[in-house]
Amino acid sequence: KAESIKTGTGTGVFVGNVPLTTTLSGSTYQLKDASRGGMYTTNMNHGTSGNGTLYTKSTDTWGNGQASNSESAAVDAQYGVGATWDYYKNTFGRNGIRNDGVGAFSRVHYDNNYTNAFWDDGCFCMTYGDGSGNTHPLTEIDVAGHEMSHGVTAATANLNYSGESGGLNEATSDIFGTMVEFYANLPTDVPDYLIGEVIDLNGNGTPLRYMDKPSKDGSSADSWYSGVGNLDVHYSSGVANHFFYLLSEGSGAKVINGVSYNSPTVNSIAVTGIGRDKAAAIWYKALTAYMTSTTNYAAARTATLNAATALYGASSAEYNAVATAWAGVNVGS
Ligand code: ASN
Ligand code: ZN
Ligand code: CA
Repeated sequence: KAESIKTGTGTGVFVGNVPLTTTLSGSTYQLKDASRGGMYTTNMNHGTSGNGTLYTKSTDTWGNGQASNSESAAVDAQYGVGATWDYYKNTFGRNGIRNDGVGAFSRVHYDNNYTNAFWDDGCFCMTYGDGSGNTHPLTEIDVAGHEMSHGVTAATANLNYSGESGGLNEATSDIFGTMVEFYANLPTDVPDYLIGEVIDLNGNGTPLRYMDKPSKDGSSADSWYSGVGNLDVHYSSGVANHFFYLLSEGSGAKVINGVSYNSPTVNSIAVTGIGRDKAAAIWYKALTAYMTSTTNYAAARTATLNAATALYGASSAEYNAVATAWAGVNVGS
């Protein structure tokens, strides 16, 4: 069949009304984006096996913003992964997860009441549950960016998913998930340093994680201690999430896009932020050039200092801010 690239529109649960790059195959539209490595989204229809069914339809208008419409979460996933593709390409010149131009696919409506999302290197795909009552899909853009970034980490530093390296792996996904949220800058999902805040997973308006003060979730570490690597990787990540917030925005109280933050440091060390774009450039360089599968927090400090030297010079303000932000979370000095 003749195939051509089209521009459709979709209304997601969280992304609002957005343009979507689609494929017209014969007379059928597909939720497949040949301009971004052929990434596509499938419907698991609440099953757990196989790779689902590609979303297709006779018109190029997808979803209605309601979670009860099967296409709405698919719009979120397809748009979120597309924004993540664009972020890596336009910011770092990275052409997809493996820098080979190949897009990963997304599976939505996995299982019933499944309150998680995950990346799988085996299928080179990411999967999204619908949350409790199948009414809170885990398709927010920071989660899509988080999951696709697990693929980037696997293709680069390949940080082992346990101990301190596991926390660094998780933090890398939160860091770039957040950067994607800022990059997309959606009016329906105003960017912040919180993870999963518009999903309302807990039913009380709280996010999954807080980067300015990770312990606000009740479990994550704000700073390093001997044994932090024994925490679940989604909690030991707090040290690096907090480092990234401090490096970007600095310590103390701050309001960004209407959200109030108050980031503490050990020994009340004062950190002056260098902005999130430079902080992300340093983390990306560290991830792709200096970190390895066994990098721990002390080695992440060295890796990011090396990255700051490579990007900005060894006597730069950026280098000094990296050192101070790590000190603020009790790593090295
Ligand atoms: N949502 C989780 C994550 O991406 C799934 C997991 O525990 N691997 O980290
Ligand atoms: Zn993760
Ligand atoms: Ca967020």
